[in-house]
Amino acid sequence: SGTSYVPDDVGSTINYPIADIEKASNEKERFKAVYPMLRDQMMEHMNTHKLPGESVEWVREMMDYTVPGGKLNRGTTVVSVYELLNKTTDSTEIAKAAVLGWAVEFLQAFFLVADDVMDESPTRRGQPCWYQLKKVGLIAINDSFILESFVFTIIKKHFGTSAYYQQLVDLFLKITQNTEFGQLLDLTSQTPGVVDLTRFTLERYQMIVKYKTAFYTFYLPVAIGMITAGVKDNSAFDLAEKICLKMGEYFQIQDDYLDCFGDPKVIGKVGTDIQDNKCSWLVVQALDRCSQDQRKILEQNYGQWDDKKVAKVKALYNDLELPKVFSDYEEASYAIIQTDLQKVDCMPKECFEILLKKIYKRSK
Ligand code: GPP
Ligand code: MG
Ligand code: MG
Ligand code: MG
Repeated sequence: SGTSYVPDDVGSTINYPIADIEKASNEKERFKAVYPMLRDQMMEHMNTHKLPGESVEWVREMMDYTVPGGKLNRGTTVVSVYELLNKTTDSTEIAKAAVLGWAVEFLQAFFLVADDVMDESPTRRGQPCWYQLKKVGLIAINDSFILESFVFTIIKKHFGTSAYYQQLVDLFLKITQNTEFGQLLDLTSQTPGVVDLTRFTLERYQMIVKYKTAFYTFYLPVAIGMITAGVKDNSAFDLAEKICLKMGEYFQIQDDYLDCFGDPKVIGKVGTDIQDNKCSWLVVQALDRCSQDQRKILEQNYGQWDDKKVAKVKALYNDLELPKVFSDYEEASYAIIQTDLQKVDCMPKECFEILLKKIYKRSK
């Protein structure tokens, strides 16, 4: 018929919310200004399939509940790195960077909706987890898949004709797979119903957190910025990965610490690591320091949904002064990362410094 092939959702003109971006009072608000456009585009995308209105409405509510309510550290990092490496302050450019930031936030929403089912968590971001809603339950599993698929719908719609489209898709696919491998390591660090403390080693811990957290939380936002800036040098990507994985380990150790010692009102979630028999940094540190009697306390009380037993484990952590061990670790790790950053010369150090600043001594 003479019509040329046009991939789905590519090429239509997109009206970015430039006015909202320009009137935003800070980085986070500016980033948030782009979310409604993406949500509406995902609904339009569903409408092209002529899905029932109630299904589109379900997904709208699901997105609003699970995507925008977090700290948005990953998403805003994408924008900061993009600005730094592309040396731009143009609003349309910022909007496009924010789109990629939101792709990371959709990916994160996918992980968290699914993770909360697997960890049987009660709350997330100061509200009941999505699967905890009566009408949702295990539908949350499919909802998490939809969130993941939207990552790729968004990238295709906004970057489908860009020279680095394939590179972006490959990156997101690789990082998603890494995170799923990490979740596997996390979930199988114990066999159900058994507490085998010999499995909680620092080596295993480091492997879990590298895969389940560090790739998607730190390397992904930085690598996106590098791809969009046209960085071609593989050694620059390798160096960025090395630094980001170190920061990721530090970040997950904070997460493990806060799971037990953080204030649920501040962190927005109630911890479950002790009940879930997790290979948490705290249990690894406790094993490194405990007496035979204290080890017995762990054997008898770890990994059970029993508040009294959980309290005994927490008391033991306090006896072993793990809060002090943690704050010493935090200082030392921060210093090491700072020293590593001094050696970075193939790209601006600021890319990593912004990240480090966002997480150092965080309480949530
Ligand atoms: C954080 O673990 C890791 C993830 C959220 C990745 C999940 C990956 C999937 C493929 C589903 P966590 O359970 O310690 O996080 P939180 O403390 O926020 O529940
Ligand atoms: Mg969890
Ligand atoms: Mg988990
Ligand atoms: Mg946790």
